[in-house]
Amino acid sequence: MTKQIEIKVPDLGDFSDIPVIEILVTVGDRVEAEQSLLTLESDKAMMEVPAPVAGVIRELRVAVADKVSEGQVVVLIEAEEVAESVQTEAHAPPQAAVAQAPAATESQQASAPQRAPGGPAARPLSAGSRQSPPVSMDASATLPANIPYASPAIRRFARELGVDLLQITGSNRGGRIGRDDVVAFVKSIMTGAVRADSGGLGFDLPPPPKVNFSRFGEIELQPIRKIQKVSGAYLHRNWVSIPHVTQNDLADITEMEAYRKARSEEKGIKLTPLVFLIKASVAALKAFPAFNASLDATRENLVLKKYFHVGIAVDTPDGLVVPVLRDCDQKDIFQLAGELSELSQKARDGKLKPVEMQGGCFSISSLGGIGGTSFTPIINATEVAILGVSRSSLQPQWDGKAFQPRMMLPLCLSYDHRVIDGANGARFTRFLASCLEDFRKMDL
Ligand code: CAO
Repeated sequence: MTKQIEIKVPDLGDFSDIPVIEILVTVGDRVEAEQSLLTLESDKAMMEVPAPVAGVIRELRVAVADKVSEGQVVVLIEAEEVAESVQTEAHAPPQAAVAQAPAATESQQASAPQRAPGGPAARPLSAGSRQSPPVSMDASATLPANIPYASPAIRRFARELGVDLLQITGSNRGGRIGRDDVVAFVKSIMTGAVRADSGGLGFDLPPPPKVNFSRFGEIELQPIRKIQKVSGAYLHRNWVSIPHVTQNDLADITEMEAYRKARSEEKGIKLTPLVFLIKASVAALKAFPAFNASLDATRENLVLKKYFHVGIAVDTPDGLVVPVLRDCDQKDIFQLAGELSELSQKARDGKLKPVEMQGGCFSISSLGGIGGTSFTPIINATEVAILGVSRSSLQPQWDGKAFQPRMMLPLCLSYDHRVIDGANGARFTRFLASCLEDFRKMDL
């Protein structure tokens, strides 16, 4: 005997107008009892509405993005072999999609109750017990950390391919894992872009936990800006692929500061300490050619550069960019100041051309205008070193007889330890500091 059954939205606790985010069946599909028909998603939880019986989908009364409330008919199923006890108002309990452990087997899935985290178990509707009372679903139940966010259909698909969903980051709304994510993950394994079990980092590490922060308080989603996305990927690669060491030193710039101010006034052109740092870097790169170098593709040779192009990290409203000042050995501090101001303005206006960010030999990241005493700058591959600069401050320095107030500038040099050893890292930094201390060593 067959019978048409109306599938209604079950008890959603205090919630109404919950959006339908996914319809997992189409008209004419044959479904098994317990198979998910559609997915609802509140601000805080995702639920699936399962078929209470096996049968054929005769009508879909909702579409993706529709909002539904308790009691609304969403699907009509022509049920197979329905026991008389099955009511036409089939209040099947919804399932929390996150409730299934990723390792659950097919048979476990078919028979085990689905439990919302911290919530009630949804009882399977077997032939003899189809008239189970409606089980209320706490739509405010939240996702626990570490449990992949995916529908049973996607879980089944992943299981068939032997994919561990914990290794995938979902690209769908709210971080939900879709079929495309599983396919992309398998492709990346096949092409060697990602190692299985590596968490995508090339290391045998578990992926970071997925946390539903709204469990702990109010949150707001802010999309990552485009430049941040692009530079973030490069920074991440550089951080994990280059063995960094950061050497810290202090340069006494008391005399340099007096000179800087005097020259600025004399010419009526603003000079910041940065142009002196560029000049000191050029002098140090000339004295230590291994710092003005890159590893070649074989990693067996150093490519030594005979030119001196210095990249300057510029903070813009859209994120970090690094325009390159060319031939800094051939320009004086006023020319460098003019070019720096022009390039940093272009950077802030988003008008830098790609070529203006290419060809750097060495980079400087100056946070001196902001503050701080030290930080670890990340090397800009394929360069082998970067100079970080923090804010100068007056500090007492012992001159052999008494403490004297001196203007001290903190320097933080990160270098690639595959190319540069610690002793040379310290020598380079000290040499650079000594140029700032005795600015006659620099070709200003
Ligand atoms: N110690 C003390 N004061 C310093 C200083 C230092 N190390 N460096 C700069 N200053 C002073 C300047 O003299 C200037 O003083 P006045 O306002 O009295 O004239 C003020 O700080 C502001 O300088 P500035 O930042 O405008 O100019 P700059 O030449 O030092 O730097 C630029 C230019 C483009 C590098 C800078 O504006 C910038 O964007 N810095 C951020 C770089 C960054 O984000 N790095 C992090 C990369 S990793 O995420």
